[in-house]
Amino acid sequence: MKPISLTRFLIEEQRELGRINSDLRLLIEVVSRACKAISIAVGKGALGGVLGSAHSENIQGEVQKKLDVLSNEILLEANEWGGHLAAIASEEMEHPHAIPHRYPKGEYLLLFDPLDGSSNIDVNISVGTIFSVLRCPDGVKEPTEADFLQPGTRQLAAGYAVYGPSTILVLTTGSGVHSFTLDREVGSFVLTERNLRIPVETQEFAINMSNIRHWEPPMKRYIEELLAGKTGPRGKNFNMRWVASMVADVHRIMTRGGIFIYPRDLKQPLTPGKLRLMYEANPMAFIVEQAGGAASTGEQRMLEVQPTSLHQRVPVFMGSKAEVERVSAYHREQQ
Ligand code: P6P
Repeated sequence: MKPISLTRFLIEEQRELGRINSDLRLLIEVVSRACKAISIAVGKGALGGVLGSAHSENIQGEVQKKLDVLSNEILLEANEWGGHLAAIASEEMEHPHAIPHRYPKGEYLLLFDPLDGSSNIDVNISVGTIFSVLRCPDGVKEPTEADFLQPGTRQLAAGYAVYGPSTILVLTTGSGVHSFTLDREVGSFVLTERNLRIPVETQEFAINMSNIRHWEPPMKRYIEELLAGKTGPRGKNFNMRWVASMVADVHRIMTRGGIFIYPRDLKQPLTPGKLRLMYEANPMAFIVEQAGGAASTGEQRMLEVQPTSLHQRVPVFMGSKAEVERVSAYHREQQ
């Protein structure tokens, strides 16, 4: 079968489904081109002079890697001239980035984590880019942080690129999830799988077990049952994976099922979790739900959380539906 490029796929989505218009198609294509550039920079490793610390801190108080800063710049520069965006928000920037007055503005808000899992860069483990698209509220010419604070159900598109042995772009515009592999010789993303589906049941979980002493009782109960295996209450054995790169862990789950968990832990009782709602949990939740999975904070559906701040953190449970529903039920029982 003749390979279908991302461009052709999006044009056909626009023509046949009418779910996307030319501006949203342009947005997705521009973001995919930026992910190509990031993939090249990541792939150079030590030869690109981009490993190690940038000797600066981001809004999260995290030391930025050179590639964090570079990836953020690549995405900003790729997107600000196109006329499709009203503003941009990034994990790496405290406030939304306004579109310079010399460029036209569009109707979309773009949010991204430009390089998630960047602590893995220096040890050559897969990292990724996560992005989310919202509509700018009508009549708003200069979007502020408040205009971004929309629940995940309002997302028009979401995707991630995982920079692994191959670079794969996984995308939803609300009609299923599709994956595209970067053909490095041609320099374009080619459709490699339509309608990814996450198995409802699984025997694989992803969590950082070193935090077990900080977990709340329902979390401990759920994991201890998995560890008890065949002779325990679950009656089957479970396997564990933890890449410590959300994009890599979630991509494995998109490919073969599983549950990804980053719970609230009492290590930092004042923060509800480690992962950020707007540009990590929500885009991934949209993708996971579109593939038949589920995504929850343990108390409510992730996509229904009403955001209160751009960089807020949430507990994250996402993946195979039966497991997310079970662990969420344990949390609700404790309330
Ligand atoms: P820990 C990477 O820093 C990240 O934000 C996610 O990509 C990943 O799932 C998580 O943090 C890893 O956290 O505490 O296991 O290092």
